[in-house]
Parts: sequence; structure tokens; C-alpha cells
Amino acid sequence: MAGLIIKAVSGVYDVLINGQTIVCKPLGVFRHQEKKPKVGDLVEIENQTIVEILPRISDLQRPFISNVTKVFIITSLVEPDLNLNLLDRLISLVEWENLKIVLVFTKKDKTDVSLYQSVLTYYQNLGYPVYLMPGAEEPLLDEIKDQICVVAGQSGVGKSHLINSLHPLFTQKTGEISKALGRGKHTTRHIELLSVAGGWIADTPGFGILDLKMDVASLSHTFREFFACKCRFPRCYHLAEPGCAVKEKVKNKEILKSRYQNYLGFVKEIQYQKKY
Ligand SMILES: Nc1nc2c(ncn2[C@@H]2O[C@H](COP(=O)(O)OP(=O)(O)OP(=O)(O)O)[C@@H](O)[C@H]2O)c(=O)[nH]1
Ligand SMILES: [Mg+2]
Ligand SMILES: [Zn+2]
Repeated sequence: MAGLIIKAVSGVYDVLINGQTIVCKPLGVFRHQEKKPKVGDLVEIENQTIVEILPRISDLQRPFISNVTKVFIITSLVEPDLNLNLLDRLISLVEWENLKIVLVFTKKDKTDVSLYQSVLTYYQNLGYPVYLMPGAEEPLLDEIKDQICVVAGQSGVGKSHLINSLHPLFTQKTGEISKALGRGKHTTRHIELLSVAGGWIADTPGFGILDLKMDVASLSHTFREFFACKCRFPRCYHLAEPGCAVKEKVKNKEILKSRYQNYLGFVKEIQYQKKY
């Protein structure tokens, strides 16, 4: 019978099986096969030993967790300031992994939301569920049902705070924003699946900039609204090609200018990585 790894600390795993948590170690042979069990894995156990890792439906490296089905991308409106570059980067990375996306904008109580409404509506119109916190705890619980979720986002945006608001017994450590830097201090360090609302959610530490490990064609597909455009050339990268419908829509303000600018920045980044 298969169990679920819900926590990993220094090579020791908590495996949930039949509603019971069993502390297990992996078979020594895994080390030589370069297989490493991770949180989110379904595993077969025998006498407190993990003897088999079942095939993964998804396999994230950062955060190091498998079988994730949905990512809550967390962005704060203020403190730290709304960072659409990081938001677009995360959306592309998660689209690339083929996982479901939920967008959560936090700290609405610290600012005037109407300042951001047009941007929020734009992302919502792309088909991403958009929630504002505090205040969206109930719909977020519905989003977790039957899913393995992770939160992703910059340090200090309120990932741990959000998770704590989902269940009275959740006590993820939250951190003060560094006044000098306007960002958090990486309060969250280990990974653990928390059971709530008929699904699972894991807190993760925040990060700075993540590499885009895809080619430009794939990148262009991760921008949904670009993918839907009918450019003159079917393999248009929306750069200098004639008859580019994306550039036309940017000009007509049908595509958010920051989306296109961030796309151009990511293209440069990918081309630079290739060169060196
Ligand atoms: N006013 C307000 N404060 C918030 C909100 N969300 C988070 N905070 C505060 O912002 C600070 C940072 O929140 P955390 O939850 O620790 O941030 P984090 O994203 O987990 O940061 P790392 O673990 O470093 O990646 C804490 O002081 C929280 O109390 C919010 O919606 N409104
Ligand atoms: Mg945290
Ligand atoms: Zn184009």
C-alpha cells in the first residue's frame, strides 16, 4: 500500500499511510541510483523503510517537492511593492511545468486596491483565478480541495501568513519585513505538506530571481494571450517580425505593456544564457 511523504528532515521521512504517520528511511540503494524520495512522493514502505517511489506526475526542483498539481503565486500589492516582473516570471515557470495557477495578491488592507484594479482584471481575464488577501480564505480553501498545492513568491509577500490564515492550528513562522530593504528575511526554511480542506498545501521559502530554463519558443507559449494571437508567421517570436499581432495589441493597449516588456526581458535573458 502506498503512503504519502509529508515531511522530510535530514534524510528521515514522515510517511502518511492509513491516517497514520510513520517515520521512515529510504533504502540505501536509492543513493546509488540517484533516486531521492522527496515530499509529495507516493511510496511503498516495508518495516519503516521506503522500498519504492511511485512515478511522479510532476517534479519540481525549487521548491523540492513532487506531485504538485497547483501553484498559488503570491504577490503583495505593497511591502514589498507589486513586482509584475516576478509575477510574470513565476507564471511562465509554472505554465512551463503544466501546473494549475492561482494568483493571490496580498496586503490589500495596506493600500487602496482601486489603484491596482486594472492590472488585477487583466490577469483575471487571462483565465487565472485572482484572489485578494486578507478576505479570500474561504475560496482559497475550495481551491485546495483534491490538490497538492505550493505557495510561491518573493520573501515577505505573506506566504506563511496566508497559510496560517487557512487553519487555526497552522503555525508557520512569519517574519517582519526588513525596513531597510523593504523585503522579508527568508523565515521559512523546510518543506512540509499540511492537510487542509481535503487537499494539501506546502509553505516554501521566498527567493530572488529564478532562471528560465526554456527556449524562446516555449517562453512565448507560456504567455497565454500571446499564444492566442494570430501573427503573420506561425513561428513568430513577437520580436522584430512583420505582421506581429502581439505588438499590434500592445500598441492598442489590448495587451498589458508590462507583460510585453517582461517578455522581452526574459527573451534577452534566455539568449544570454545560451551564449555563455
Ligand atoms: N497587513 C498585512 N500584513 C501581511 C499580510 N500578509 C503578510 N503580512 C505580513 O508580512 C510579513 C511577512 O509575511 P510572511 O508570511 O512571513 O512572508 P513570507 O512570504 O512567508 O516570507 P518568506 O518566508 O521569507 O519567504 C509578516 O509580518 C506578515 O504578518 C497582509 O495581507 N496584510
Ligand atoms: Mg514564509
Ligand atoms: Zn508575433
